[in-house]
Formats: sequence, structure tokens, C-alpha cells
Amino acid sequence: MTGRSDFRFPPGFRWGASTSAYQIEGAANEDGRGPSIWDTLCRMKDRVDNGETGDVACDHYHRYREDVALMRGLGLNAYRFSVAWPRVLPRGRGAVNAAGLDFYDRLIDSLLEAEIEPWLCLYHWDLPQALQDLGGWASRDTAGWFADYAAVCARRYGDRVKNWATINEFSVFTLFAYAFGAGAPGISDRQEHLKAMHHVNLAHGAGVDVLRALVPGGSIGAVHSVQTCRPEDPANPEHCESAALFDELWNLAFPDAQLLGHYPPRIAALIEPYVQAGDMARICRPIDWFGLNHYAPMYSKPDDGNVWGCGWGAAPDDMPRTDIGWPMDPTAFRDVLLDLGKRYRLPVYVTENGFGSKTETGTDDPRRLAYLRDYIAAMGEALMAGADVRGYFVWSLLDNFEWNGGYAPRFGIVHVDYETQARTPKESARWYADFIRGQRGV
Ligand code: GCO
Repeated sequence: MTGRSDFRFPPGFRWGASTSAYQIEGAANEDGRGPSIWDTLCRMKDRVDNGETGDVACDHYHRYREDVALMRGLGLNAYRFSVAWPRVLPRGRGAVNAAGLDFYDRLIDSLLEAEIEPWLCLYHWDLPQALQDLGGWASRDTAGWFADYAAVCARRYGDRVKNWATINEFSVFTLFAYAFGAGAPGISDRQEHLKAMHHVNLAHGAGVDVLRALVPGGSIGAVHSVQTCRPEDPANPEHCESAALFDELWNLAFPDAQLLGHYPPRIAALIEPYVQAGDMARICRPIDWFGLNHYAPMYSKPDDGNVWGCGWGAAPDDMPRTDIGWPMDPTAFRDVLLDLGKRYRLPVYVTENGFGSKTETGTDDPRRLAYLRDYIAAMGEALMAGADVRGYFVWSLLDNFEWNGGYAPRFGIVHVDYETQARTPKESARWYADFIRGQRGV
């Protein structure tokens, strides 16, 4: 792609990085943190590559000051992180853990001192195990407990944090956790999946109401994974139907419910038994921005091995791929940015975009650098064509725990040596820092 790298993004554009609690914090058994469903899953046999866990991860819990200094050195003006629900409420509800609340105070204060705007996401997949024991997201009660947890965080951090996201990638974690059986808690059941989808949507709506009431001047959003969904073989009607269903499950079920007030057609009838009177109004609350996580177009074809009968197909042979095999197509990113604006009419923040590698060693990462350059150029093209994009957060600041993939896939612009916990900016980080400096006229 020939994107214009000389494009100037509007003043005030956020240039940041994203992380999530379980993937970087470590200190899983310290200072009163309770277990999450990912702690449990990591201890089950053959669920995570090499039997790895988030127990230590990047030890960010102890090294957050160094990580904030790294961001400052790179010139980032925003940072998206998540709060670990089980660190704040070890049993998911009831008694708060003062030491856990203190940690995020220190992190937020360090960010503000470094003139980096904190973007706080309340839920990035680490449900307290105690709530899973009561039914997890398949139980409607979890939506209410989420709202109570949101209130604890809003009261504590709302004076300093203005940018809040309810939940990260609703569709991805519900699909992997309740349909494909890979993510925590590792269930494959279509009815449980439908219930979880609806309850997660209810949690979002209740969370928005709490944040609106408790965060003065808050800017509230939600983070969705939206990846163009194409049939593996466009001439095959079964592939087309599979892609259409996958598109509803992955891309539409959550933002359509939250922003348009209805479920997409293939899902609507199936989810109906779990929808109570007034629910769609509870879910569809006004928000201020759309958080987009985008990586790669997806190709789909039927798959009898999962409860929906649709799954991944192969991308065309001539499609460039990342080191972990994800298709690379910056034009799909540009088009998603343009389409989202038309469909949902909200400002968009790109809350994740990045390049994974299992083969790179050290800090030479020319392919990540090229990916970021081309995707940022595509974002510039979307802006020129009228998309209202206000910020970009690279995934991720650090190499980290990549869920079922363990530590082998590296997504960081900063290399982490897991033996020593030494952080070293990669070539891509230096490029990103120069690019941001150029954009900000520093
Ligand atoms: C996700 C996440 C991140 C991942 C990243 C790379 O949605 O999967 O938000 O936690 O690590 O997307 O796969």
C-alpha cells in the first residue's frame, strides 16, 4: 500500500499504547488479589501453550513506574490499561481490597505526572473466579455485579480518569469462552453462549449508567473487535452463509445491540428467550466513542467442530501475512473505519492494532514497523475520506501473555526479556516515537 505517511493528523489526536491487566501485571497472588477465571484456566491441562500463566507476566505491578517512564520516553500522550476486577474485589463483590485500589491510584498518578492521559477499561476478560462459581456471564446477576464494580472504580478514580471503557472485545471473549471452549472458562454450548452474550450487553448498559452518574465530565465508550469477514470461497453459498453468521457473532451482536438497540437478524430469534421486557433499552445507552480493535480481515467457511457450525477459512494464497499467520490488508482497516462512522455515528478511537511474531528475536522488528506504518497510513486515508478518528493505541506497549498462546507470540513495541524483566524498545518503538514527534511538531 502506498499510503501517505506525510498526512498530518488533527491536533489533539491521541497517540498511545494498550495493555491489559492479566497480560502484564503478574503479582497474581500478592496484596490480596483474588483468583480470576484465567488463573483457573491456566492451571487446567493443555489449555495454554507450554502451561504458561499470568502469575508473573511482565511484573508490571512492581515495574509500572519504569513502564510509565518508557511511554513518556516514546512521547505517548495516552495509555489504555485495564483494571483487574479480582484485584479490586477479590471475591467479585462485597469487600474491596484496599491494596488493589491503591495500585491503580499509583499507576494513574504516575501517568498524570508524565502527562499521559489514562484510558481505563473496566473488563479485559479476568472475571473473578468467585463469580464464575455463581454462574459467570451465563448468569444474569453478573451484569449487576459488574455495575457495582464499575461504581467502586468510578468513585475512586473518576476525579482523575475521564476516559472510560466498559468492556474489551465483547464478542471475542464470549465466543472463545462459551462457544469455542478455548478462553476461560472453557465452555462450548450454544445456549450458554447466547445467555453470556446478552448478559455482557446488559453489563455494558448498566456500567454506562453508573459511569455517567459518578464520573463528572466522563467520556464513556466500549471496545469492540471489528474485522472484515469474507467467505473463503465467494462463489460457494455455504461459505457466504458462514461468513454472514460469523460477521453477526463477531462484529455486529454487541455494537448493534448497544448502539442501534437490536440484535442482528440471525441471532435475534435465537437470543430472544433470554431477553426480558425493557432489556434493549437497558443495553442501548448513549455513549461518547467507539473503541475499535482491528488487526486483520477474517475468512470463513463452515466448521462442524463448533457449536455455531461456522469458523475460519483460509485467506487467499497471495495475501501477505504476519509472522503468526494473520492476513495483512490495510485497506480493510481503512474501510472498517469508514463503515463504522456511517453505521454508528460516533467518534472512533483505534484502541488496538498491532503485529504478532513468534519468530523475531531481540529488538529488530522491521515487519512490525512496516505494518504500523502502513496501517497508520490507511487510518490517514480514512480521515481524508471523512472518518472521525480521534486516536490510535498500538497493541501492545510490551510483549506480554497472549492468552492461550502463552508468551511465544510477541506483540510489543518494547521487548521484554522474561528472565530478567529487562525492557528494550524495538525498532518499531523508535519509529513510532519519531512519527509521533513529527505529528505533534515536537
Ligand atoms: C484481544 C485483546 C488482546 C490481545 C491482542 C492480540 O482482544 O485479543 O484485546 O488482549 O492480546 O488482541 O491478540
